[in-house]
Amino acid sequence: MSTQRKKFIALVDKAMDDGAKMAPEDLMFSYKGILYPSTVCSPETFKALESFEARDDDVFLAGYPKSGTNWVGQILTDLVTTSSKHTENFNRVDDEELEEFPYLEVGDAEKYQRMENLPSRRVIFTHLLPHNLPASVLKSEAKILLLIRNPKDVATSFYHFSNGLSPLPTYKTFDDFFTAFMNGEMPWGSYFDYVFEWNKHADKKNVMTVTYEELKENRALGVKKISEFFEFPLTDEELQEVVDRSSFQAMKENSTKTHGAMGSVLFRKGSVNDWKNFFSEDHNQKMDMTFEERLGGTKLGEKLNYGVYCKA
Ligand code: PPS
Repeated sequence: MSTQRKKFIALVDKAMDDGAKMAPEDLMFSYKGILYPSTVCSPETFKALESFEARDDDVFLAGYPKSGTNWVGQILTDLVTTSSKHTENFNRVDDEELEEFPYLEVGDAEKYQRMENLPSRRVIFTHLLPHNLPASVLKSEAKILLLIRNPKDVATSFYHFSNGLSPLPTYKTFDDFFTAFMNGEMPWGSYFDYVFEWNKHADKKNVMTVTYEELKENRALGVKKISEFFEFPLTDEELQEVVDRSSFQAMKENSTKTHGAMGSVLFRKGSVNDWKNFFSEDHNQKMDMTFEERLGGTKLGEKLNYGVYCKA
């Protein structure tokens, strides 16, 4: 197991222990009008985050929670690690002192100072809305992979994750969860706000959008496109290895090593359309209407292919 995963697992395990001891009303805190889990985020870290300096060669992955961030994050990290074998940075990749929790907004307030010592190219994940990112990210020429997933499967995945993980609120019924989801009362905020706000950046040349569904459809093609976008110098054989290592099966089997106890909750189904087992006619109607109102006619709304993936 790489040192990065040890730190990752230690942070997640601690969050699970802390969450189990906390009163439900303390699990979340609000920062600039958005809810975040108190076990892994803090106002101090958000304040310190403002000083974060992006580099032009940083590799960013932006995605609303439950969109497949860990999946695409593994693909990106694997691509960077594999391409570093072609450069002199290779020996630095596994240096314990240089590892950080990959989500930008998660961790202690000192992490941004430590991140200055990370070698290029840094791989950084985030669930933040674009205007809540430190200013340097969008000012830089760093490339951003924007990951989106259809809202019905996101909601279904979020429901199970919330109920399966102690740091997140528990819901008695899917209906209770659905109401909170539609009101944007979720950690990291509203799905609809997220896609709407990122839509403003979707045309930029340093932003590439990928959908969970297109990756499910053809992972090899998706990995190739991502690699080309970031200009990673991988051979066809190396690309194929990245594809093989990122199957749901492979990641689920490896999840105790990569994600500790959280693995069994996170790698749940990894499928498209599981929402059909949870959405009532009323839920469908409400979400179809909100999607049309908030995202109808937008570039990302079109890219989500709602008619194919979300119509009952
Ligand atoms: S998190 O906790 O918000 O960062 O969750 P995130 O990683 O964004 O999303 C979790 C969902 O992604 C699915 N997943 C995968 N799908 C397909 N292939 C692979 N390799 C893969 N890895 C993770 C995971 O199963 C969650 O979706 P659901 O629908 O709950 O299964």
